[in-house]
Amino acid sequence: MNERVFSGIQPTGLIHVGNYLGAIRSWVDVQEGYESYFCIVDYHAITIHYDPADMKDRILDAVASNIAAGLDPEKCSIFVQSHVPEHTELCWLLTCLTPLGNLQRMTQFKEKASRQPEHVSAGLMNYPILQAADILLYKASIVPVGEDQLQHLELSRVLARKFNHTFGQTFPEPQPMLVQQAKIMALNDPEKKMSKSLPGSYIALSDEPEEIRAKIRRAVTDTGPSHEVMAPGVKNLFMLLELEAFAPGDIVRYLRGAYERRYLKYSELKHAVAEALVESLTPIRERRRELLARPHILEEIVAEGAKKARTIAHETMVEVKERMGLVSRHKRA
Ligand code: AQP
Repeated sequence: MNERVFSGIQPTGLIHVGNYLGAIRSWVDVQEGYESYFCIVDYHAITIHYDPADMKDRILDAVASNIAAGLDPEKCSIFVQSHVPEHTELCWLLTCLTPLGNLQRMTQFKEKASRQPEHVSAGLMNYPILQAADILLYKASIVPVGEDQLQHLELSRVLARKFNHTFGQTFPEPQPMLVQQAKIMALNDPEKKMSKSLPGSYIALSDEPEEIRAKIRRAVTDTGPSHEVMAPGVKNLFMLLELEAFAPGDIVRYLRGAYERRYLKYSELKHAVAEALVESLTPIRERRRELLARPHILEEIVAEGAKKARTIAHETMVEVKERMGLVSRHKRA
């Protein structure tokens, strides 16, 4: 049997280029060689402020964007977290194994809590336990993620070890599959990462060419290539250019050379980045639009995905409950 892979994406807003380059692009490769589960993690998305009226559309956007970017429901399972109740069931069992201190020092918790200090829920703090449950439920051994998720993945490994040590060998320790070392940074604030929930920070996979050009024109850089250290905003634009498969190598070399010799005009760099993005995102945007025009097909895809996921989730829960000394309701005769 192929090794199992799990990864998730939150429906907290429109799927963006950071998600695509940092995660989805590698999922498309991974689905070819592994038994792959990709989850729209809606229970994670409710740990920050959200409007219930938007949630259904966001979930459909996430499904459509992932398929438009290359996920193939014939090759992998795509499903919605809340359609598989075992995620929250395992989460509670793992919560009872998790030291509080491990949660309080998580960078993402501190960052997201500072954005909404008036409402820091226990759910936001417990987020990494739910993520551990997502992964361990499928006994996934490989988790393709961006480097911003490594700290959370480490908790999944700690909890797998702790469970195995306490109750007997059950879970493999999930290994990260790092897609790229670098994070894509926010266009309007390149000290922060590009995020769905940070307005002005991202290029969405659904953005029209003119929106892409306007956003890149507004991207923060610096006053000119005269400093010893490249400014984070400029570095980010170069990264976007170099990660885009369609950016011609000679243009990239010319722009790098112009930067090093300090005569680069940022308008030239921005033009090249915008055109590379427009070219690579146009087929994805068009396919996404076609898919969203037929939401019933997307709903069938996630229903089928949840059916496959639940078979495994159920087997894991039977084993976990037995090991923990809990009588399993699900035990088959
Ligand atoms: N800026 C980024 N650069 C590279 N990779 C990124 N990822 C997210 N942002 C970047 C990767 O995308 C996958 C799915 O992310 P997620 O939706 O689960 O949560 P996130 O990391 O919190 O993404 P956002 O866009 O920043 O959402 P919000 O605003 O809700 O917090 C992950 O593998 C992640 O590494």
